[in-house]
Amino acid sequence: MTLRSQLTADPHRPRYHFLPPGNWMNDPNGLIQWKGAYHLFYQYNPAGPYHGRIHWGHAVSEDLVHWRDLPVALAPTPGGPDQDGCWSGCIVNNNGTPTALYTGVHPQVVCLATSDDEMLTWDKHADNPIIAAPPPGIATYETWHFRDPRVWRENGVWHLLMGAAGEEHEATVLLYRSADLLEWEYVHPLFSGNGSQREPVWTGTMWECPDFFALDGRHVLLVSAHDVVHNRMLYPVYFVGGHEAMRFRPEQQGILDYGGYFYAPQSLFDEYGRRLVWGWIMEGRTPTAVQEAGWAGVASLPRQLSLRDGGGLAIEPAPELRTLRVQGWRQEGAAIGPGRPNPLRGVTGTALEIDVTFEPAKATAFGLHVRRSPDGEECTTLLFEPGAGRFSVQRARSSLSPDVHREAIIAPYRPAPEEKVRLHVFLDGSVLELFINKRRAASTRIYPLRRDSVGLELFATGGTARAERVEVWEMGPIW
Ligand code: DQQ
Repeated sequence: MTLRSQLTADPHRPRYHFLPPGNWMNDPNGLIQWKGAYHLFYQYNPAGPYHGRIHWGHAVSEDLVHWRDLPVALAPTPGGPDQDGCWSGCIVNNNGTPTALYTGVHPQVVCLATSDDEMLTWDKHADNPIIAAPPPGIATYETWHFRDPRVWRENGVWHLLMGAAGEEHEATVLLYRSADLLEWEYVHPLFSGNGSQREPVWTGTMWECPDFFALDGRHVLLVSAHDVVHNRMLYPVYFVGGHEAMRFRPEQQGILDYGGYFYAPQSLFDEYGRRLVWGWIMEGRTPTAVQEAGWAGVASLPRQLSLRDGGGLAIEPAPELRTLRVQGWRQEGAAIGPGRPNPLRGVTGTALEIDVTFEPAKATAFGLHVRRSPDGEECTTLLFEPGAGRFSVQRARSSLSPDVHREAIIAPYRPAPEEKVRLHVFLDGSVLELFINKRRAASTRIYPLRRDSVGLELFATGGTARAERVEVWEMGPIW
């Protein structure tokens, strides 16, 4: 029996989100469409469900939703510049040769590897590391914060971005260029943050996993904001703007996912001209509980990015996910409120897609309960409070287990007076991904214990609400 099938009975394991057969995963890496197939590499520790000597795991998908495990792609080489780990990086197509540029540790350096067998095995370059240290005077906070190369080709030149922390605690993305992927010349920072900025969001003191691409006529810079002082991962931040001679000028900024569990996103430009992005969804329970489970970390669903009118980022689940729907339930027009029957009575599940469009409501609060036990002892609440301009996921009663996170997840959301609110939910074992009107995304984790915590309930308080349309689908497995 394979490790993957041994763990299948765990009710907290997702069924239609990618995750490794067992043990640990974090960042998605090296996303590339190669000869039509989507390849996902990821930060992987085969030794256990914790962040240790990191390898690159590998999986492939023909259709973006069903994945097949492939052998580990990169492992640390004893005595080599990646002996303590093959940390995050990317893969580019160099004239037909898949070429990985990744972070070797410690110290943090850039290593290169190539493959001549469709990316199954990799040869590390004899001259690794190809970038051995940050440029002088940069990225010197405490020790090393210089990682996660992201490479692309533009106007016949290779460009590379590194995430780094500046001396003054300002997060920065450093730009390099090269003719051959081996000799790199440092150019200047593509863009640096401001550690004292608090609005619209704090962008941290170090940026991990930078990504930079054109989207609908503008440029987008994605970074994962890190707090080097407290060694905390914060959240993924996006900037939309333009650049002059590779100096980026943001015009808009925001948080790519508000859940607090989605981090280190990386994107892929596919053959259909789409910008898709995956992130790492981390665990929300104690290290002991993770150790007992034997696995940690999940890849998010593929999300498609575009620009909204006004320049903000629109985020929606990739349409291919619809192929996983196996059984559906639908209702047009549902009255919701105190004293009214729950329109979703009898609709249950642990691997569901739920799509509800609420009409503008008189209620002061409305939303959806998921993973609810019949007596409400366990219940997770997805809550809109339009007056407060807030959407939240209330997890205080999500699980009877003492080992789980319970804080509420909060995203600012103030619908315009006549705006309908579409809540698009993907529930999958312990994983919850949410999209609101393509404008907000939030991913979080819940770990209900009761077998009968499978109910759904639409609710409204302080007045009534109405759902224009409610659809629920049972989702099939991706293995
Ligand atoms: N995870 C990797 C680093 C990256 C961080 C190490 C982000 O390369 O900066 O596993 O989660």
